[in-house]
Amino acid sequence: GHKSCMIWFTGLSGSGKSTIANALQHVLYKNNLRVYLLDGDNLRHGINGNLSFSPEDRKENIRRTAEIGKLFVDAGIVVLAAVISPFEEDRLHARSIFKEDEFIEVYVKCSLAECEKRDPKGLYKKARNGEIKQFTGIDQSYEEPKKPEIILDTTELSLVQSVELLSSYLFEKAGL
Ligand code: GGZ
Repeated sequence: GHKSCMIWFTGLSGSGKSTIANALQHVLYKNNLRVYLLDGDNLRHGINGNLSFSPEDRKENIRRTAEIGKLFVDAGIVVLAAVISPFEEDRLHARSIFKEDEFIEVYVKCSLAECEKRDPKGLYKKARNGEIKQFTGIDQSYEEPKKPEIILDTTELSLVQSVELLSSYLFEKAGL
């Protein structure tokens, strides 16, 4: 059987976390792995529906996402979590509930300028004119991961290249 693990995507809104996680999910399926994707944007409609974007609520959002992911990993499933998770302390906590080789942090790196240019949902525009408060990168911080297992620079890489890089890492280095 394969190793189940948590593949944790962190990065700004619009950096490409969900897109890459979705594409990777398909690659893993094709390799006969059982996969489940936890997407921050979706979780916030259900189990995390009572949480705001204050630092305290983000902490709780990350804690729940990690704990739910842990249940799936214990059930033998490869979990992909795509959440901004802007604070290093919260990501370290998420990491701490997994075994050392079970947690793979993927930093989806993209400049704020590029995310803002993409602005797929018009959220940056709203954040700039004050309609949305505590927006990551605008009026709340994003702390870059200090020791991610892998960095995908989506300002430079295409979707196909990012998925290729990540899947080779997972199959060749992480033993998936
Ligand atoms: C950041 C926000 C905010 C604020 C709404 N700040 O790119 P999206 O739109 O589709 O996904 C983002 C999502 C962020 O939720 P997460 O659970 O990933 O955040 S965290 O890990 O920090 O708890 C974004 C949208 O919600 N969104 N308001 N103020 N992103």
